[in-house]
Amino acid sequence: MLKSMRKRMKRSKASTILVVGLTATLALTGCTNNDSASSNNAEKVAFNKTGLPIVDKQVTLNIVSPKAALAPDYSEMVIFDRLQEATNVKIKWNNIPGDGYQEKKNLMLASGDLPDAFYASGFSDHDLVQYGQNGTIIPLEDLIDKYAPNLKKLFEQRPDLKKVVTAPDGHIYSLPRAEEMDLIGMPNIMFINKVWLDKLGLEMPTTLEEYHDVLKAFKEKDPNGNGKQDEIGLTFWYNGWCGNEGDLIGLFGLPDSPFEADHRVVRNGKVIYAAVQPEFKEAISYYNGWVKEGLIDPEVVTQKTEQLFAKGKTEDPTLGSFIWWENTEVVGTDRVDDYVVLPPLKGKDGNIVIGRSNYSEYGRDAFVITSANKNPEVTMRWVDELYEPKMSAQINWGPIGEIYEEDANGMLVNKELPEGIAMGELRQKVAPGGPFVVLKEHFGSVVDMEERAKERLEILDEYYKPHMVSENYPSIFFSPEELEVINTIEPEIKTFVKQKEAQWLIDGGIEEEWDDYVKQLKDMGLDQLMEVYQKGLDRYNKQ
Ligand SMILES: [Ca+2]
Repeated sequence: MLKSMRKRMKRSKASTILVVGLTATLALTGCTNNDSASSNNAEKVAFNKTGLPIVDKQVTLNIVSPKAALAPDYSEMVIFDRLQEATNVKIKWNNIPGDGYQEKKNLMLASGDLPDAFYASGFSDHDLVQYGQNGTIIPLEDLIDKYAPNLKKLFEQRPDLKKVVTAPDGHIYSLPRAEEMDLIGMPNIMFINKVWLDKLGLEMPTTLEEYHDVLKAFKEKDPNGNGKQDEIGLTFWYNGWCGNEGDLIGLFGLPDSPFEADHRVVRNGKVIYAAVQPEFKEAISYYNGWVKEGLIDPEVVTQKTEQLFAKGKTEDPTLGSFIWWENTEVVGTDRVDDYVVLPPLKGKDGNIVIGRSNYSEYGRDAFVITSANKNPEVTMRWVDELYEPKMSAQINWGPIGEIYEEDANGMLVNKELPEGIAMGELRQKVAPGGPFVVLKEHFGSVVDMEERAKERLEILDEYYKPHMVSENYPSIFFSPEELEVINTIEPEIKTFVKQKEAQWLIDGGIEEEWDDYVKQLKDMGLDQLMEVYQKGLDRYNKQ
């Protein structure tokens, strides 16, 4: 009822009846906050506790957010225009390109020159606890309880989602994001050039040795037919969040989790640091042999993703095989059919073992409200709109009209894309990401799954999931004391291991240096670090 009343009011020009109606509504909903008279909160505005718009008189919030390279300023995004129209809350965006974001965010926090909120905040767990406990950002649990019905419902549907954002001190300082698709647990799909296999009369490899022989033939037999030895056997994204070397190492018995030199894997509830295991040593030593033979791209350890993508799109095809989470991004729409999934290879012991990444589908840094915010209730109501399932889908993938249209049941279905447009690029331009939650059950009811996600899930179901290990290291919110240990010890270890793995892979020397390396890691505090991770995991498993 309130909603329709609001709509009517909004559409009409001023009239006595409406002014009376407005006053009555304000009184009914008790939306004039008690604090509004306080001189300390002179900017606090009246708002509606339920229904839309959130405020009758437009309010402006200053929000800082990182943005993707291809994205326009968020003030130009159609999804936010629509939100402003519905809520009457105007956002003054301060968009910071992703690369420089952390530095600028930290400067703002240090200077105390705070926006009302950080969107897609990029706050680390340490940031959340530190700035939550010193009052820079405010606890949100009461605001959620009173003003965030969409989010509250999601917390009821997924208690784990609430756990993810609950700090060790019991407060909620940040809001979640989630895309439950069961996709990013396995982001290392291997692709191979099927045209070259056919041209050279080769079978699809099934073992590491057969794969070696195929790559060697790719390298030596000029499958692109240009008379030059310009073919690249295998490339990937060293230590990347996707397309990394973890399952290549897994062919030696222990799939690694090398994203950002993480290397934490879990077996039977125990945390193992993969990069000091004998399987890791054997694998890196072995693949150094492939680099020497020219089968692995020696630029893997230095290349950025742009360079990797360019290798898939050279004028004459030069890429034999690559690891990524899908193939279009790497080889482009023209060549996508030339590259097929390389079914997981049998490892050294004849078994197929696929790792599970530590990348969680639940994030906890999607939105924080600062102490400078005079209207936290309005802000919570605004951000809660993003957690309405249909809106969440549009925040994550893109709005109706650009990415989606609604079918007869009101479900969001993908529009046909203009020719030559890659979905990944288009999404960067129209979908801000940030605070949203899309649950598994929303697929097929609220939103259709995008085609490339469906394809990836089919690939994972067919080839990968049957061989995936069951455990990974979950997203645990550590205590400040635990974080201190982690943040003191881990950065140095990561830098060291990232550099050594790269050096050994490209130049060799792992056999000679291994014992010293293991000793150095222990001197850096590796055992102490793993104890903290074990403690966190034990706590999580008991919850
Ligand atoms: Ca060639």
